[in-house]
Amino acid sequence: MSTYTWLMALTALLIVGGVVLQTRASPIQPLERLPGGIAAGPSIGEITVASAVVTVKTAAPAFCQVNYGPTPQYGQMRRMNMSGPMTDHRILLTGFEPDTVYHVRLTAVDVQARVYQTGDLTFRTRPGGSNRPPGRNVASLKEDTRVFGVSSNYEGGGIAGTYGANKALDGDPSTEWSSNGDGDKAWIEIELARSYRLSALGFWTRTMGSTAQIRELEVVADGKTRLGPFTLQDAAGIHYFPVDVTAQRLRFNVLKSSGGNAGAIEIEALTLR
Ligand SMILES: [Ca+2]
Repeated sequence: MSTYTWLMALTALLIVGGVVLQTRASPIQPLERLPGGIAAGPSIGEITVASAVVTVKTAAPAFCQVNYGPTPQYGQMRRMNMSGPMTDHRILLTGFEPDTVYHVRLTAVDVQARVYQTGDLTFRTRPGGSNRPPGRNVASLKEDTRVFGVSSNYEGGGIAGTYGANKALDGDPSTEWSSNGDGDKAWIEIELARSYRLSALGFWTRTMGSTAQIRELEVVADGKTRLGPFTLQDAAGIHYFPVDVTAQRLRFNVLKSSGGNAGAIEIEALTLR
């Protein structure tokens, strides 16, 4: 064959290849068409003044990401903190303003690289000025509070790890301390920079949906004064409990939980001084 014929053959092959590639590239499909279907959701729940959680359960493993923002152009995106495709998706969105409508679109990619997407979803954050009592939070890394002890950190990590105990004191609702399956035996003890007269304690439990949620806890101040028990109605936000105690160390003992990797998103100790 001549060089010309070879070139023609090659060109034809490339064209055919291109067409084949083009027909294989599938357009974005509605989420409901994900192979195996959707077991639950998608839903937007646990809405607070500043955060919300998008959940969906897919029958087959997939990667999920959420695009979100104040308009249908979104502007921000987030996916779960994990390493492989999964079926139980739970994506925490943070940084919202109170009483504001936000737009959300969830995108899933299956193992064959096909893309599925919801339409534009909206929700409104909770109004501000909720139940937060007055006072300054001194249970924070910024205020030189430190973790004095903890029952465990997820997968044996340190207190500064991804799910380490420090995450309950960082003022960030997108990070959390997770115990390593301690359930009702989970505890965390913090030491404030000095002894303060405290007017309220705040506790925001983590949740995995059916596990990891703390329902009741007690607080032991300076190893001697027992406070509580305090009931946590939900994991939607931080719950505050009025106290009148002067203490430097606070140990939060879980009394009841839904088991598993019980832990906390945030802990606060408020002082009026
Ligand atoms: Ca946190």
